[in-house]
Amino acid sequence: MTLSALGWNDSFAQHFQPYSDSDFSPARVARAHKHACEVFLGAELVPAVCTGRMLHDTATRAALPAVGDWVVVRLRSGERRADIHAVLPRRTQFSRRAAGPLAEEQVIAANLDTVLLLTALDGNYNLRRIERYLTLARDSGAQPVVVLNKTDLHPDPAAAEAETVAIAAGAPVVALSASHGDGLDRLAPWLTPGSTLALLGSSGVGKSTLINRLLGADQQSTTALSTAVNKGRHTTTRRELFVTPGGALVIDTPGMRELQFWDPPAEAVGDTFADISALAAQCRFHDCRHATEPGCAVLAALNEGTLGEDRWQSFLKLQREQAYAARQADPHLARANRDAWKKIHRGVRARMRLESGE
Ligand SMILES: Nc1nc2c(ncn2[C@@H]2O[C@H](COP(=O)(O)OP(=O)(O)OP(=O)(O)O)[C@@H](O)[C@H]2O)c(=O)[nH]1
Ligand SMILES: [Mg+2]
Ligand SMILES: [Zn+2]
Repeated sequence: MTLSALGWNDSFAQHFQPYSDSDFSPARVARAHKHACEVFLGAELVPAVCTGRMLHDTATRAALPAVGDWVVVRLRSGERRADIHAVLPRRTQFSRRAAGPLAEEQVIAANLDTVLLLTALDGNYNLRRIERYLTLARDSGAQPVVVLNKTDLHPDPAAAEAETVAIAAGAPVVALSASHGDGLDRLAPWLTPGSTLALLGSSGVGKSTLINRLLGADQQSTTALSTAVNKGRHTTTRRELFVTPGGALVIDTPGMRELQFWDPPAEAVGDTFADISALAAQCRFHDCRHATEPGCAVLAALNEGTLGEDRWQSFLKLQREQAYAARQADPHLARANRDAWKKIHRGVRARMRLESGE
């Protein structure tokens, strides 16, 4: 497989330049574990580990290789095993805030052209969730596409699609059935050779089913929803990149329980809610808080019903979250946060020692 078939381009080649005169090669990460990966070195999947030096020089978890990354590797002599010396700068990346108490970025996948935001047209279908996904995706640099899967379970998929288009602020919306194969051809514009797509969404929405369809083979396991709660069972447990017969690179991901913002710019919320941004620009006062001000175009639209109360509330919620995430991601604040936790842990340990009479 050529480098360009794996998504390589001139910009990566430029970043690779400093390494090109010794026995380094570029490779693309197909699977990433903590410090170990499997990388595509040409058509071959090779296990690879980060060098100690690289780990030492890496300040944050987000700078470690993620699926989709281009890395600089050197094969160990006489072994089909490689050492990773560097991660090339990412063209795009989809991040969220890592689960857990610390403000830490988790890179879900890197160097994406398209993110397919999957929702199923069953109990999972929720316009507010789609607004959240779109806001996260807008910060990734990749093109978001909303996929409404399981059209076979919905009485009027065309109506659902129209309703989603109305809140998607220009992002394409594609309704399809991964298991029946209906509507799959509508994804063709994004499945071009050498382009990279990641599939994201809750457990059970059909990400792996769609991947299998695109691969034309049952490579990924899928499981029926639990009948008790009609939720997915978290069948896929790792992120993994596959090559489709048509030459597109598709990444399957585990269903996400929570999708917290890492650090989207305020504009990401404004772009998702372009209708509200346009209204706000018409308010009489440029610093209108859309609360009680006279001449407020937002309040007028809410009164007339042209702006739905639930969409307005969704906007306010995501705007609050964005502001909170921005504060948390601030490097000084993040450090203060870490120090605070250290202190808490020290305090707990000291108390435990006291209690155990040490
Ligand atoms: N009726 C219907 N069922 C579907 C469709 N696509 C997927 N399913 C079913 O939904 C269930 C879950 O599908 P998966 O592909 O495992 O879902 P997933 O998103 O990969 O889930 P995780 O790996 O847990 O994140 C399986 O039983 C699939 O057969 C569809 O278009 N219609
Ligand atoms: Mg899956
Ligand atoms: Zn206003």
